[in-house]
Amino acid sequence: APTIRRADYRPLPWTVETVDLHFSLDAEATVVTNRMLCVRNPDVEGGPIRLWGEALERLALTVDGQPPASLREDGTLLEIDARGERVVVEVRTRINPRANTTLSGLYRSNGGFFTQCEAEGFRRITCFPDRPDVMARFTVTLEADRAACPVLLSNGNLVEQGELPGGRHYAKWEDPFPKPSYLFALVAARLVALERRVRTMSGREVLLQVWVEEGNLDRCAHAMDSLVHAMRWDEETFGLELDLDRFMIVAVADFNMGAMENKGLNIFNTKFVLAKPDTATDLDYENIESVVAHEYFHNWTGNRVTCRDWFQLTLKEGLTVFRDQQFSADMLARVASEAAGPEGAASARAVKRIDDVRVLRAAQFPEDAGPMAHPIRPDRYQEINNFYTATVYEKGAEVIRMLHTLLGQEGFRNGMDLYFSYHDGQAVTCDDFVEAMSEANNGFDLDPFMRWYGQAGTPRVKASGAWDAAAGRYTLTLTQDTPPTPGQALKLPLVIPVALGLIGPDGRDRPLRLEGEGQAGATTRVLRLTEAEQTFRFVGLDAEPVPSLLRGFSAPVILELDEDDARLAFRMAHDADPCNRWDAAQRYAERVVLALAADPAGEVAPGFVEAFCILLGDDRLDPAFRAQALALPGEGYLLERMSAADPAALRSALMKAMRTLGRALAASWLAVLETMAPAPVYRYHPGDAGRRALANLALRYLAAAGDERGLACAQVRFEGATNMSERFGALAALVQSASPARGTALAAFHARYRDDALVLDKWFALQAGAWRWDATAAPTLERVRSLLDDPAFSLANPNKVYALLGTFFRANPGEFHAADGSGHAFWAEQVIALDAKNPQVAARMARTLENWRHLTAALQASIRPQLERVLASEGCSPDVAEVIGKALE
Ligand code: BAL
Ligand code: ZN
Repeated sequence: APTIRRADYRPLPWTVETVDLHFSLDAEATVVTNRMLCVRNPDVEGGPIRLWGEALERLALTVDGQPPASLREDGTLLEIDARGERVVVEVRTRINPRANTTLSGLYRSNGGFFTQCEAEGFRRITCFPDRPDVMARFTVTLEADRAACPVLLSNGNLVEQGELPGGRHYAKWEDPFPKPSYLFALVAARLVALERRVRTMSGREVLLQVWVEEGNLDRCAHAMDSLVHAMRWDEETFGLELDLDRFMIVAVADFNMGAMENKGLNIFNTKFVLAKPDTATDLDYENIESVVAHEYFHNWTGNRVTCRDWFQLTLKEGLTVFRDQQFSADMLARVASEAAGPEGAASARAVKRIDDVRVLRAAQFPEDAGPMAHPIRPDRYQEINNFYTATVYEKGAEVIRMLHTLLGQEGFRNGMDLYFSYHDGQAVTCDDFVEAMSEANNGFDLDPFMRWYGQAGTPRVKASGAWDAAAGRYTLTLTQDTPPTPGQALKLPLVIPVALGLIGPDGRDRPLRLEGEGQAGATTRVLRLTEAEQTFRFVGLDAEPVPSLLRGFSAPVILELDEDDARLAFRMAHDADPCNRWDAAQRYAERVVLALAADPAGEVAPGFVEAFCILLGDDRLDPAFRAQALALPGEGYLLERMSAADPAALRSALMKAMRTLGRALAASWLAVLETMAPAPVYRYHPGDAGRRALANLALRYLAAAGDERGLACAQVRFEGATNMSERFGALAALVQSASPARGTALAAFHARYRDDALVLDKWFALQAGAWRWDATAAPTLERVRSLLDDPAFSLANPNKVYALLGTFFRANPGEFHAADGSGHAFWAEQVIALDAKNPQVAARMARTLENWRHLTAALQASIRPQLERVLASEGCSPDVAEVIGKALE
């Protein structure tokens, strides 16, 4: 596939002012009539009207009512020569929603019609200048069979509806706001809505609806509450108000992504809408809250101001992820402070930040270290769908967070206000955003900061300290270096905010005074590292301090710090910054586990067990925080930290570490289970969730260690649970053990939820992710293979694919990378099968092997032919070809 380059961006000679769409909906032959008022772009001299169309049958095309005088077609591009300044182009196309298994464009799900247009799905519905810089006003008329599709929805406001002959009916929708085609949506299905009317900050009454299938009406309340909270938060935090009379969320079971921010008509994967205590875990509740908020926040950051081209994707995604992270942290803090005061609030915020950092390290760091590494604003791509990445989203959010840190809360808000005042209704670039931030902050020089947008790779920051006892001076030297990434050999220094504290030998933070400053100030401050190497001298200290660097994870970098075990244990016990306290525990655990992987005969270092035990037994600490700090680092993250990574050795090491910590601390874990008894009634509440998380972790360690009391407790909790968090936590502990009860528990869980698609996803994932604690058990691959034939499994449903195959490939390296290569052959077989149906999902699965060169030579030898096999397969999609092509480069 050709490479598309950011540098080649040119505005189109013609854009569209208004578009009138008429859909005659039919499962196999939907007819779309599209009437566009095309206008010449005054900024471009000459050129044809450019439209894109894909997988369409074109029935008619006219320009001002006449057949076009001159027209060229090249693949998906259609060029029409036109005279004058304004012309009406009318295109009629026929499409087959039932045959559309890509879930991009118009498709069927459970008897209804749904759309997904971002990034380039609209061209699969009609011919259109399908680019985000074409913003048009849409009017949409839907016509369908009334019995099959009683609900007809599109963007904006409902202006007309009525009956038609032959059992059909219609609805007409008008969206008053110009928008790019990727934000178009329609839904025609049998659905019911939970409704709420609320007033916006200016006193307007608006209608909120959450549309679901009838049997799911009892699972919408949390999504609705989340929407109302998100609306309030955006009003209070950024002064941003809902701009429509109605705002709809629709849940659909077949969906490639998590959700989509179509103007006024958000379409969601059911996974991020439906929740009730019996079916959803605390994590599900948390995710629903953040995804509902994320899509809602896009209404301003994405829809009102959108992207000029897809290279600017992080303009809306990085910013909106940052906004949803802040929202979730504020929500958690608000609830926690009611129960536990300001300290509780601070801890809740830290736990949320740790969650975000875990995701970044698990998903984005490996991406930055592999063949798909790209800057948050890429310079080139072959298939845009491959660039909805952890880099664009999560690292993009970190870049916005650094701006927030550098400019402060008020400076950031002023920048946002100016950004909207300049660019509302426009399609803009990341430069426009950063320029508004700078201008609103007295011309704050952000030019050097822009390198974060252009440079790929995770910077390494090295720190070293020197103590001068006589002078009471501590000299900290920081260096930075970003390793080369594909296509980017040379890297320049970045602007890195390094939040720092200095801890005294008594475990307390010291006030910080840099040489030359009058008075000591705060105990945490942000240093600006802008050069390859910089030195900072702190004076007025009474004893040699222990530095605590990158507090709150102030920059998306890898911090290389030469700390011995004793120092890590000290920071685990005393660091005043909870993120760093957690990070110290993670670093120590990483060291211990990687040592075990290198020396299978070794033992878990006693110092670690002791430091771990102190955290475990510290009842003053928030249980949610303890659950974070006592969970071992993710397997994928650890694999990336090994050279010639050996998943089997790592798996054995992790098992040994878990068994040791389970066995040695059994009494403490059992005490945790006593104190963290199940609450009689489930509430989604950070306090309760933290207690459940810690109890579930206790069950995991005890079950791993084969502790009979722990296993019995898991069984009791599994059987008696009143909510999914506890039931699933106990089940996971049983499954991740050698207990013979694990099979019966899985069967009981299945029997209870056999008709519940979302809960069955958990059941699939748990089995695909199972380790072999019982050495006599069959390889997990055998179970995964047999689950492919389970009646509830379908390769056509992305959630099922992510649950079964995604979990096996991504979250179970110890089993996936079996030495006989069976996992790799299975991977190729499944990627090829998926690619024939849904290239976007296939490419996501293909990406699970992109970092294959980090593995041992033997594993690489097993993987290479499978990569080549997929690339050579007949009909390999551009999506998959880009991923594998880069992996093989
Ligand atoms: N725009 C695609 C889904 C999301 O990021 O909200
Ligand atoms: Zn988004």
